[in-house]
Amino acid sequence: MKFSFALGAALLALSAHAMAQTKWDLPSAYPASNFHTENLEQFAKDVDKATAGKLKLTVHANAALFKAPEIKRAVQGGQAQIGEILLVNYQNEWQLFGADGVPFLADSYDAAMKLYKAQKPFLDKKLGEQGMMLLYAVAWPPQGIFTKRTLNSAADMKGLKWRAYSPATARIAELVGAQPVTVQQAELSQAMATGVVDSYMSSGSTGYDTKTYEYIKNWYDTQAWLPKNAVIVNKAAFAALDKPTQDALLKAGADAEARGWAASKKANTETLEKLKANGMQILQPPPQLKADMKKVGDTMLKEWLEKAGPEGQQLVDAYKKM
Ligand code: PCA
Repeated sequence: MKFSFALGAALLALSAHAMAQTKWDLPSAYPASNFHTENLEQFAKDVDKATAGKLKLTVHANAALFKAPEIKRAVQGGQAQIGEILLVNYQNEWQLFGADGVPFLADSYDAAMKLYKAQKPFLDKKLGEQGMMLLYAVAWPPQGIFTKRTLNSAADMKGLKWRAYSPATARIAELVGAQPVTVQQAELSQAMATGVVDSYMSSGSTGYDTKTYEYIKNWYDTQAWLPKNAVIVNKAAFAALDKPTQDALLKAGADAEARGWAASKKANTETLEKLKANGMQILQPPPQLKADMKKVGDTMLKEWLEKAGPEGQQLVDAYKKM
């Protein structure tokens, strides 16, 4: 009797201890010094503090735990309880994941925030059906063109060895007659060093992270779109947390979202300055290039709406009303 009481108490203490030490892995695909990753680290600290160490998040940066396109499935399957994904990576699975990758649909931070607000109810629903939840999302800085060439029009992009990070960035290559090669950021420096790619569209932030200035000297500031990283959580893992811990996680997520958008704007300015300091030319797109890229965007919006169907139209309508 006495023994089983002691055993029961020990087991209770053990489970309380286990509760006290819930540990979650948080895979991300970008380097530790990237503003998204720094924001994730701050988020993990905030969660630690607000839960008095009850929930510990370990950030695995730079695609060390899972490659960028694998993170969503890892969270869905519970191999990771929480993860950061690039939404546009998953456009082929469901077109609305790629709404923020359609060129010139939303081409400023204000527009990107509106698009996010219009996209969010759809994301919540889809991820919910997949056993996940959206905790927060943060936009990358505006996307421009890194190239060794001087561009006057889209015709000058013919034959470029074009690094793509999403179905949409590969489609751009097809429309301008470049050769798309899909490479995620973690492998981009190597792809440039070995000459597998000589051009791509992305932010100054990624240009700086990957030391693109060592290989490419021009960046055309097209401000074409602002794709988002989203932090997603496995619903069952969330449900297993007690209510105060759940609340702390949600609160830290909301704080991270606000902090992240501000950090993105700051990173935009700072990384473009750093690229310049390292010899990169930050160029305004000449009028013909601008007009040609706008045309690419128009084609892609049309294609996207055709594939996305009624919910895509609903999203765009909701966005345009904001
Ligand atoms: N950087 C990421 C996605 C968008 C961005 O600015 C990348 O190039 O992989």
